[in-house]
Amino acid sequence: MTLEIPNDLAIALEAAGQAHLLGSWDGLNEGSRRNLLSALRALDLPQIQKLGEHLRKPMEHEAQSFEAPITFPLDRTDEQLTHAQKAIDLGESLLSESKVGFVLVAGGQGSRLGFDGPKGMVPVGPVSGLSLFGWHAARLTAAKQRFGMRITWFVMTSATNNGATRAFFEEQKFFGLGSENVHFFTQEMLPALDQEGRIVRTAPDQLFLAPNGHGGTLQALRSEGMLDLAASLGIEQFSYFQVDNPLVRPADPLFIGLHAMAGADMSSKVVTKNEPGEKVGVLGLADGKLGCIEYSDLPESLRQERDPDGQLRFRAGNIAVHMIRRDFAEQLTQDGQLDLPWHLARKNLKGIDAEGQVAEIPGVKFETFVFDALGAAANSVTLEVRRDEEFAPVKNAEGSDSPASCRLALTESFGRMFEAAGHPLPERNADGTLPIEVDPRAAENADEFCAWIDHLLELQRPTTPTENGWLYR
Ligand code: UD2
Repeated sequence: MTLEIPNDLAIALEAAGQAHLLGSWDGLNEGSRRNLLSALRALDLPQIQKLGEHLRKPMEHEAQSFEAPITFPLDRTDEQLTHAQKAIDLGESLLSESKVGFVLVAGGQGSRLGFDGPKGMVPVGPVSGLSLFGWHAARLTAAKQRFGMRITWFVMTSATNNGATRAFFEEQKFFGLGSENVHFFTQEMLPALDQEGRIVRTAPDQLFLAPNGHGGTLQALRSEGMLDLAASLGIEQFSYFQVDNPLVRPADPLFIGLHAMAGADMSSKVVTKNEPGEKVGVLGLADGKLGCIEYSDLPESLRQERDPDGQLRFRAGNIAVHMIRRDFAEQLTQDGQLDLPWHLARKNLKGIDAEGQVAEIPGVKFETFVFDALGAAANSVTLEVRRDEEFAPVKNAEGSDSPASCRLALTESFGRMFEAAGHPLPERNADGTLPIEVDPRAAENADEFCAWIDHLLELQRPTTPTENGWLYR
């Protein structure tokens, strides 16, 4: 018996303005018909209709007023130093009681990088060639060693990279963290629309689907059972970070402690913007609401404005590192109520036209962003951190924010550890990197490195020389 279009589905598609999706039906074989039917059945047509309405709406209302956030600065008064010490003590105890769970978002497509596979597989260890995933795992293992804590790692993927990500973790034996402590969850995919609100197809039986943005993390934590799992494990706080930055410190007692002491719902780390023209979003209040203000949304005069001490007023560059209270995530997502604004990415999409021919279709992808949840937070801490110690993302294939610039930033941070320990720096490689790598399990900062090196010398244990340089682990 040949497969036919179910009547109810045809009516629903027609009513939603998506009847074109059935246009190639007659020419499809059984297998393709089955594929198409399952893709169509999975569609949330009322939601797609809402997305279509967004396309027709006039531009979002522009904010009228902007305020810089109050930050916990790097340059601290005596009072702030005392507060920071108390925060570190609290952060350490929350970590040692395993009340912090780690959420890595790795569902993006990494299209700018052009790497064939999940971005987390990109090798960035300057000597070891350790991958981004491996790097994060090493930092979590370091936290396990330091705080005697149980590591619970929630890794968000999407349909675009879930299989490959899981296979990589299997192949790497879960980096020694134990498969029972790593919990994959997948975010939702959304169809891209053309300018008339019709779903774009990549083949007669395939829809153009894209991950729904990192704002989808919150809903996915709920729908994939991660919030319940976290509650059952006694996890009270989530440490949230992106896959692209190997300098991130997911288990930072200061950040965790400041956030918890303030009773904050969601908190952020920021770095000082390099110069007014640097194209990063800044944390700030737009019309009184905390969030990340896109570079292009901040009026030029405010981009240039300086505080009396000469620093940019809007300088709190977002590095996408957050602490999120578990019950805040629960509150935001109860009864499927999460309501984050849609961000529209307009681009030419490779799809098929009405005749089934491959074409560049002017289209729109829809995403929500996690930092828009800051606006719903009753309390929030914004902690300023050192860019050279905590932010070296991999976004582009070459130039700034590339694997090469990331490796350089990593070796610079190891160089600072060497200098603090009174070690001479070795000669640089031709690309400017130092032929050294310090594994996070050995040391993550200068103090730890000094202590570790002394211990190493006592043990008379040599470091590991490799073809590419010296590996300290
Ligand atoms: C993001 C921030 C930017 C700044 C920067 C810091 C946005 C819009 N901008 O820029 O303000 O903080 O990061 O590095 O976020 N991801 C998912 N699912 C998705 C989309 C993204 O998991 O559907 C993950 C992705 O795997 C990556 C992270 O989110 O880990 C960042 O995504 P991006 O590369 O699209 O963000 P980017 O670099 O434009």
